Amino acid sequence: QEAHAAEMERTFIAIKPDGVQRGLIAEIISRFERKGFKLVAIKLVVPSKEFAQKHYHDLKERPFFNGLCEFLSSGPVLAMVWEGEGVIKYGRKLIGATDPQKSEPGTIRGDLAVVVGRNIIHGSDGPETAKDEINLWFKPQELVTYTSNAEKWVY
Ligand code: RTP
Repeated sequence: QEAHAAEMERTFIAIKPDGVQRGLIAEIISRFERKGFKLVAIKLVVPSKEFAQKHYHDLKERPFFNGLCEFLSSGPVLAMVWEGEGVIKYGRKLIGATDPQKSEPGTIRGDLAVVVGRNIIHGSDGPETAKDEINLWFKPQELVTYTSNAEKWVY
């Protein structure tokens, strides 16, 4: 009742090429949807390597940076923005630990992935990165403002 759509927290979630190729789109979207989060933007894109480097700029000193960017740009990525109270932090919880060997069962990576280099999904790790990543992947007019039927029962 308190929460209004305009003030709601948003996060950037992407299904990486391995998740798309493995046919896990519906499975992953379903987990966010059933939780009560609201989808406000979605598109399937093949990012260029330069774009992938922008997305992962924080990791450019890491040894796996080049391989990671090659991988992200190797095929279609499902880019999304999800909205809801606490969605940034809880979205990371739904996703699970970076390394699927350490992700709990019940999480997306715990249930659906095996190795860190093919961990099928990305989620923003904080409010600042969420804002930056949403701006990098989406134009403002691609973010859809609407009242979902569910939300008056979720909140
Ligand atoms: P993401 O950004 O994709 O949600 O993942 P994360 O925050 O859980 O993990 P981060 O440390 O930011 O790493 C980003 C992505 O890099 C790949 N990675 N590979 N040792 C490795 O080979 C290694 N470590 C990380 C993973 O795909 C990770 O999601």
